[in-house]
Amino acid sequence: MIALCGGVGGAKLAFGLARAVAPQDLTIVVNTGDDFEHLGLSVSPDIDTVLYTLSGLSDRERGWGRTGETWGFMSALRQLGGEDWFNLGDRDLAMHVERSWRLRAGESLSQVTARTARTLGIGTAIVPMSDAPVRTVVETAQGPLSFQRYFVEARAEPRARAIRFEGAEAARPSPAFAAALDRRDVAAVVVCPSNPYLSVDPILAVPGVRDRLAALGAPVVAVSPIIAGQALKGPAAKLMAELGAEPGVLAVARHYRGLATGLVIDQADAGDAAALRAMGVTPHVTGTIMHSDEDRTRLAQETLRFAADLSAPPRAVAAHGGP
Ligand code: FO1
Repeated sequence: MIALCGGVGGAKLAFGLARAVAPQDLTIVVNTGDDFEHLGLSVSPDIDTVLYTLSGLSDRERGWGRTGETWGFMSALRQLGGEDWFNLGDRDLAMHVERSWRLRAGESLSQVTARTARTLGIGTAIVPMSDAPVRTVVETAQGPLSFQRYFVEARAEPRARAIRFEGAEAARPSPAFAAALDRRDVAAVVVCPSNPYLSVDPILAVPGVRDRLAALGAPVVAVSPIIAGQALKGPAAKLMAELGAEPGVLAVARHYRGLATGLVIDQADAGDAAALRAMGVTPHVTGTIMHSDEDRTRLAQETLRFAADLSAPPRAVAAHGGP
């Protein structure tokens, strides 16, 4: 199983998948387009969100960063007149320091991430989409903004005109992602409920990834991050509108056309099921909001069953209704 994952919403489903699937059968591929260098440190927000979520260290309210966080570093930085638009908690800071010196010493992002996952007791493979730097840039009405400047500093307020992934053309899938793409026994590809434009597209922009996912011959199912025209968190719906699509599950299905043949949608969007079928996308309607760990596991299990049904040959229909 291969899961494509961004930050907060994606990490919740990744947590459920890690509970539902044996570690050797799951590779969680994480967006690194949000990564950046800040205050001399290498910050990988989506990788950290997945690491913290799967190890039980995440702050469930914020969705990013660690639980029980303190902010002494930030207040001291502010006192010194330092850049304080991006919040690095005291505990979270250890992650960035540890990653930064290891990268500088020559380890790859894959190696650093695998080591940290092991140390935090995570058995499932969490792998960056690529070890080469890919940087998401949002073209806005105010000019180009690097991802975190757009998302955090400008609160995703500037109107987006286009999104590009600098470095993607020269990037290659990370070794563990490439190995997963080479397996012949991948049961399904799950596109987690992450922002399609900002979190999943960077993964798909790595050359060869789209074709190799399709060549697996496995069902590809996406879980919609949009419920009743709104994103639970983040600017997905606003971006959709700005980029010319009417926010909703139909736009999600259209976005993943040629990739996903199944879409898990919330009960609130059951009314769009027929239109999805007419587009050639099989819908699965269920509750998609994940409050508890049980919600995450249940949605993961349902998504996997749905994928298995999609790949199964159609059941023979009895010619005469009963036995
Ligand atoms: N998001 C914010 O809205 N404000 C922040 O100050 C912030 C700091 C931060 C630090 C470390 C980290 O791993 C994530 C952080 N995030 C912050 C979240 C991050 O910008 C986004 O969640 C992702 O990049 C989008 O998936």
